[in-house]
Amino acid sequence: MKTLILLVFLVLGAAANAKDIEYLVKLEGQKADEALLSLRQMGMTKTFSTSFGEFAVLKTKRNLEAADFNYLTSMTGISYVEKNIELRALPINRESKELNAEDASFKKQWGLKNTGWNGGPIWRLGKKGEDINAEKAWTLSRGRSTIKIAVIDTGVDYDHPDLKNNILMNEAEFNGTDGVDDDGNGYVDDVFGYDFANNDADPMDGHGHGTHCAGVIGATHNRSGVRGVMGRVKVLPIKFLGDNGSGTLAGAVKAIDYAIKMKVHVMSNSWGGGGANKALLEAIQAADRAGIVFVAAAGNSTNNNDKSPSYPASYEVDNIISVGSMDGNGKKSWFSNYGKKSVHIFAPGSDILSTVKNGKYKKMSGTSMATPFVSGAIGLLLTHEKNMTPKEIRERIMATAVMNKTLVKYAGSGRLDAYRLLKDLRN
Ligand SMILES: [Ca+2]
Ligand SMILES: [Ca+2]
Ligand SMILES: [Ca+2]
Repeated sequence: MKTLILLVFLVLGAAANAKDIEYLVKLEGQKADEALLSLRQMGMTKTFSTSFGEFAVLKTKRNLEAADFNYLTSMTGISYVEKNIELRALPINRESKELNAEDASFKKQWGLKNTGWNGGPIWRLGKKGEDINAEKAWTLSRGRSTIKIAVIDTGVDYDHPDLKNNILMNEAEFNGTDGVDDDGNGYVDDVFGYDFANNDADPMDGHGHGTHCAGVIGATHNRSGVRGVMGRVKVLPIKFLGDNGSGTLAGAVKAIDYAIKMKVHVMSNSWGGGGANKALLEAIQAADRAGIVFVAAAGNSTNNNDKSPSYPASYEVDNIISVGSMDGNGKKSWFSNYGKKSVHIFAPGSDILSTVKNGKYKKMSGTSMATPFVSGAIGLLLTHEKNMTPKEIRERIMATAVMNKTLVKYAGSGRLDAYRLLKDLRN
């Protein structure tokens, strides 16, 4: 046994100048300590524990081959080994200028109320009424500050004037002692969430994407700037994507575990990348067992997800709601992924005006933007009806969708309608 371990150690340690490649190792059972001893010799850097098990991060100088995987997974105490893949935020690159609060207004938010005039670029009008029917839904509920929605992303500008009242504050840490984990959740000083990209307690957005998603869910309903789908909500900023919009599988797993710990109702996930991963699947399954909906962007590569899955949206877990993007004409956005079986619903995602970092506003496009519309609508639903399982919520979202003729070809239902969702008006 000892010679074998040494052999793998030597092989993994070869090619000294190459950039490190990371792997995520899932440990199992009482024998994990034995495995850790060997892993440490091979280049293991750190371990972390979640409610769904223990993980280690292994650094190597070259890609592991099938034989390496076989060897590692045959070791007692190791359940599986996966590449610590890169995951990315899902906006499409289209430059749009930053606005101040006085230039950002509800009148420009076609996703909430499409007047036709505001539903398209200057040279092409949108179609009146192709929106999520927000104003009518607000006659029933504008949200409630007991509803907690995690924005798992590039962080959130929690000081943004249009967001700061709707950010979840961890009272125990706010009133606690610096450097001490006052609420005993395993994280020191997590007053406004956590940053798993830099492993600190400051999830400030260095990119803008996460703040945009947060604004779609919960920008304050006042006379200034924009409105969220919810006027009252508590958004929990959980950062694992860095300032360049990318992060790792390990970061995503930690972010989801943290959201479970913080007992959120919904996780909003406008990111993706790579193939299927057991670690991510297990994290989402743990969220499902905790009764938490996992809303996920379907992706922006004009791809049929039924044929070629896009993760995490395409995992088959009951709590996942995969969201495609529509434009102001009620058509599938040109970039949006689709799939009758694997995309559950469409929501506005083209030229969406919302909050960005440094207290500004901006239009962005992507299934990234469509996703928080669904997260916010679920938030409204949960102020109205308690004790729904994630599976029941997904079923209701689809059953109450507007079966817009062009969209039904591309998804299991049609367009999100918040009013019909709350009223349970079915097709
Ligand atoms: Ca804490
Ligand atoms: Ca503290
Ligand atoms: Ca506002």
